[in-house]
Amino acid sequence: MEKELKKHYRVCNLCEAMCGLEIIHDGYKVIKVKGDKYDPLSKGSICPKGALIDKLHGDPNRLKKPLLKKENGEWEEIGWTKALDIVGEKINGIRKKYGNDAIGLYFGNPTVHNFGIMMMAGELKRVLRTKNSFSASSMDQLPHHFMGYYMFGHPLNIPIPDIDRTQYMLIFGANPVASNGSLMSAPGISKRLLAIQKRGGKVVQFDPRRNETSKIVDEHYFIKPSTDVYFLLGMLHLIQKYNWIKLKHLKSHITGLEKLKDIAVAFTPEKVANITGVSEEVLKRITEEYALEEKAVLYGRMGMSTQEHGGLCNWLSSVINILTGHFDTSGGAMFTKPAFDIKRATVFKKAHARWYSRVSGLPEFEGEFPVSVMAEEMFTAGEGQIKAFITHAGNPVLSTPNARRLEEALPKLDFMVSIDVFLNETTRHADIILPPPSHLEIDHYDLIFNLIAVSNNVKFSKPLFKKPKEQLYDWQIAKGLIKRFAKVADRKPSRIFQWLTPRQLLNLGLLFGPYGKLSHPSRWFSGLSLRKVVSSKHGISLGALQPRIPEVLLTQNGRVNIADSIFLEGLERVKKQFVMHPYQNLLGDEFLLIGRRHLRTNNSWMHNVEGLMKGKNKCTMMMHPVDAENLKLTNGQLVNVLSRVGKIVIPIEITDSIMPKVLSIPHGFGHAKEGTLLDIANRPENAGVSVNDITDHNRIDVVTGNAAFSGQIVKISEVL
Ligand SMILES: Nc1nc2c(c(=O)[nH]1)N[C@H]1C(S)=C(S)[C@@H](COP(=O)(O)OP(=O)(O)OC[C@H]3O[C@@H](n4cnc5c(=O)[nH]c(N)nc54)[C@H](O)[C@@H]3O)O[C@H]1N2
Ligand SMILES: Nc1nc2c(c(=O)[nH]1)N[C@H]1C(S)=C(S)[C@@H](COP(=O)(O)OP(=O)(O)OC[C@H]3O[C@@H](n4cnc5c(=O)[nH]c(N)nc54)[C@H](O)[C@@H]3O)O[C@H]1N2
Ligand code: SF4
Ligand SMILES: [Mo]
Repeated sequence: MEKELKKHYRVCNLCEAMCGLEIIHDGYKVIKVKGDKYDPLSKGSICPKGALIDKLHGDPNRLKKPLLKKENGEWEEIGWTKALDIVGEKINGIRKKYGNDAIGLYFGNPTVHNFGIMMMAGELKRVLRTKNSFSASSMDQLPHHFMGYYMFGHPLNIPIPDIDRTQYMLIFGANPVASNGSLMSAPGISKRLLAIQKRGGKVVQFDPRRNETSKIVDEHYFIKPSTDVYFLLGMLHLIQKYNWIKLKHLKSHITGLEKLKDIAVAFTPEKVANITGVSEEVLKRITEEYALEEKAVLYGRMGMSTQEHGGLCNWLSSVINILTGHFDTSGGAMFTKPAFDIKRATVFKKAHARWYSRVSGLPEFEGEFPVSVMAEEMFTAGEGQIKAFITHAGNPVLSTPNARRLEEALPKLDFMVSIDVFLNETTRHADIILPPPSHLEIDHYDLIFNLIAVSNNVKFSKPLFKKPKEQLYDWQIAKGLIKRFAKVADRKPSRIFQWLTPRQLLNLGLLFGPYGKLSHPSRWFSGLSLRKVVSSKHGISLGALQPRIPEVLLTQNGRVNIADSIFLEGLERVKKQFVMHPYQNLLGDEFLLIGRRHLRTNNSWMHNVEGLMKGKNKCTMMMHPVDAENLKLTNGQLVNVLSRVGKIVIPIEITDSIMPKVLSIPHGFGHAKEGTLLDIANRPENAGVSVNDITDHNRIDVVTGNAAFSGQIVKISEVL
């Protein structure tokens, strides 16, 4: 008998775009996944990853039962209670013997896409009480959090480009057409960029590579890697010189303006052009166009964040948007007003430099150290050395800088547990793997991405399929561990987190949130509750972004702190370097390295989906034809790429879309490692090599501690 087809609506939680999905299924099997055209934010857009989300669910390699590593190295499936008990006993034993800091904790990227664990992660950290806490943030968006914290009083006070109303968008170091947008949840990004042009506006991009987004923009300019800070200072120089300053309603809400007075005087267009490789004419014209356009926004992402001056670049981006009247106003950079405000803060809370890492002495931020120091904290003996490691939804063996050091450190640990859906390059080192259910078996609500979306919306996704009865959700695993870890903490587990489920916590947040039923008597009948959100299967629009200053500010004096000394001190260092850039002095075989993302990948972990791996090899090293000719290299030829820390061998892809003397290698590859269970990713044609075998952990942004992937010097040699 034919089974009746049904439709299920949910949000795709694979990347930041939050596309609404329409999943056609028969109750057991997915027939087709389409974009939900009634979703208020995504309006039907979808990418190849979302369209294949069921392939992750159906992947025969996906783990479903806890795995325990036996003495002989083989894996044995065990029950959930036994698995949690072993983890509790081992971790508590190590804490008793060596102290709380002996436990290292790493949260990977999908943690923030997982509603359940996001509700429990804070409590897990609280009962573990380790200073050795890390996450993917410090090789990604930490500079944005810094800017949010120092300028606007909270790490999550991050301004978002109002892309749907702007007339002029400057993009630095981002490739939203491939990445689907980051710190700018804007599904269907190509349409949104094209719409700027359709309404007579303009998009201008600065990037050392002409990427997928460049095909849409009006103007693209090559900029030397890691020189954006000079370009931004050049813009500031012109804005101040010609007094293109319009503070508008922000005037009475800013503190420290006088400190900006002379900071950019030295950054004349001529000198800036010399160091950035972008001509004086372009700098002057673009700055003037942007400054004089009423609705304009400057947006920078990964390429401007994971570089030597990521912290300063992010600060300067906001300074420039603020000074030119492009901040907290429609078409500029704006703050969101999410229905569930994960910030939950009403006053300023110190979140930086409360303690320092043991070996390199780097300061914490929001209770975390930079990932760049994670390996050294494992292999440097002494009090506070990491002896056991907990990973959640992370693959640091492929994702962290100089990851080979981490690979060497992991087998020497006393114990490791990974909460993860795959047996991959990282989790193979664990003693126990705890696999939560699939992306179609879970509740979903975007706690973080609604906070950084280009409009305010709310949507709740129920599971499509029931999880296997005995399997535990991420949050249930966390809860089970919290209960066990709390036995040795002198802090009791919080009752609210013990008793309530993520759904119940969400309901409270929605009820008391800015649109909630219980937030104001006028909303008793019309306001939001979880029930109301659940009953709206496509989601509810809460409108366009609105000005939020001063209510959003959480700084101590309630004002925008426009020139904190942390940035001004960083600027002094930059001024000293403002004579020359490594690019100028590269030898014939030396190049600057940058990364890239492909639409059909998602960091390291979606290479096991056959439909995404079709087409030509994605793990290649892009090189400009002139450079290839100088070194007598041919397309597809294998070359050695060497750095201070390692070597990889990779085929070249010759293309004039990359700037001369710059090379681009994607991250997340380097599969086919012994002991992993990834049948498709491990195929020779898919495995690739890991660029993080050559990225240098010592390259960090001094202001924030973020990994500086962009602009590292590498050497090329022929494979003989
Ligand atoms: N398809 C796909 N989507 C993804 C991901 C994925 O792996 N695949 N990953 C997700 C994650 S975790 C993130 S953080 C986001 C990131 O999303 P984006 O911020 O859009 O990042 P990328 O796509 O890496 O693009 C970064 C751009 O910066 C450029 N660049 C490198 N160095 C410099 C520099 O010094 N200056 C300037 N101006 N540009 C530079 C690079 O050439 C590249 O074009 O994407 C998310 N979405
Ligand atoms: N050279 C270089 N390195 C980079 C970057 C770069 O541009 N260049 N980008 C950096 C960036 S922006 C990021 S965000 C990091 C990413 O770094 P990581 O977060 O360390 O790596 P991912 O590849 O995202 O690994 C995600 C893991 O989560 C698991 N997983 C997926 N969904 C779930 C789930 O729902 N629950 C659980 N428990 N597990 C799940 C997957 O199986 C996989 O093991 O990489 C960084 N590394
Ligand atoms: S763009 Fe992101 S959210 Fe949208 S379908 Fe693709 S992976 Fe999912
Ligand atoms: Mo990321």
